[in-house]
Amino acid sequence: MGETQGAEYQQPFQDLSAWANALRKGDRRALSRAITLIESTNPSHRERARRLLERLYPHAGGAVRLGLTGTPGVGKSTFIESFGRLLIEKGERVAVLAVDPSSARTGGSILGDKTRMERLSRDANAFIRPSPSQSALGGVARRTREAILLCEAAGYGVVIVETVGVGQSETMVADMTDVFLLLIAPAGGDELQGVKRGVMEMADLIVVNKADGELAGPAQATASDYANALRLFRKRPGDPDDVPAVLPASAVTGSGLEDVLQRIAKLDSWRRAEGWRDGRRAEQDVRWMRYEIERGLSASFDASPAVVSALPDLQRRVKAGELSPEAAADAVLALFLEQKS
Ligand SMILES: Nc1nc2c(ncn2[C@@H]2O[C@H](COP(=O)(O)OP(=O)(O)OP(=O)(O)O)[C@@H](O)[C@H]2O)c(=O)[nH]1
Ligand SMILES: [Mg+2]
Repeated sequence: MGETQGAEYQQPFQDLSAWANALRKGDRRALSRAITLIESTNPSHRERARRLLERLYPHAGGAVRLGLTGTPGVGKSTFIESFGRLLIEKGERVAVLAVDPSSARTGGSILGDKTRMERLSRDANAFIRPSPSQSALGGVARRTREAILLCEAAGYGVVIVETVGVGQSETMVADMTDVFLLLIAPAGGDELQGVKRGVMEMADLIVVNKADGELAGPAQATASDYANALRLFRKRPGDPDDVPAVLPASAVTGSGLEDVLQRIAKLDSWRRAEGWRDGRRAEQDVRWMRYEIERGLSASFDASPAVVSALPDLQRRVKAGELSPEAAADAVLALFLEQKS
């Protein structure tokens, strides 16, 4: 018991095995603290996090991992509130995580979400966790990926990972989830709403939200436009229907949500049966390993004394045009590797 930890990691969080057991029994405080621990950048916390995760890995993997993206204001929070409650009515337990590297800056979406996900956040079968407040997307994504595993070990059957789509965040979320949902709004024109083509290609299912009241007609029209557009631009493996479905729905009235759920369930069970889901997860794991290697290498490069002492002069010479960027990079890499060997 000689360990000195920050106040937030006091008993019963000293004992990793008791902590892991509490988490697996569904103790929300144990889960919450575990996520706080994995979000910490303190090296000793990192080490504890790694050991805690190791205990929980064998119990992870059981959830349907659902990615969700859409432009600001399209209704993501409202959708999660309604869809989450629908899942709970069906007997599921639902965890919601967010990847939003900008949230620390704006704070806006978290404030909004308190009201938009009010009922869901009070439900004993839901667990909602805002994005870790780190500015680098890589760091946020890494923590979120680990948080998914923790939620699974805690018995949540559906984990929804929401992103606002800053930079590469959609790619990162698609790379940690099984099924990726794109929310769009009804539009009058024929334009594809400035949704990045890459994001459309990642989507397994497109939901035209706000299909209620006066927008019900336009939502239906938008759904048909997108369905036609998608038929033209791709066929892809991993989907029995070749192209993703486009479904109108309303997060406010709840109409269409049952169809969304059925579509996800059908796709997920087909992918499981055909081996696509495990294949996708295995590929994701390999990509994350690669990513962790690059991260580790880059951190060790930045911390290398030889690099630290040589870099300023090399940078000056590159700036002054005395040395090519390639030659400078080769020189500093050589110093780094020499020191390592
Ligand atoms: N009519 C209608 N309005 C909706 C629907 N879903 C969301 N809204 C409204 O759209 C606005 C934005 O909804 P949010 O759920 O906050 O959207 P968001 O995508 O989470 O927005 P950010 O968090 O800012 O990215 C709110 O005023 C909602 O009430 C819907 O299905 N129908
Ligand atoms: Mg929101």
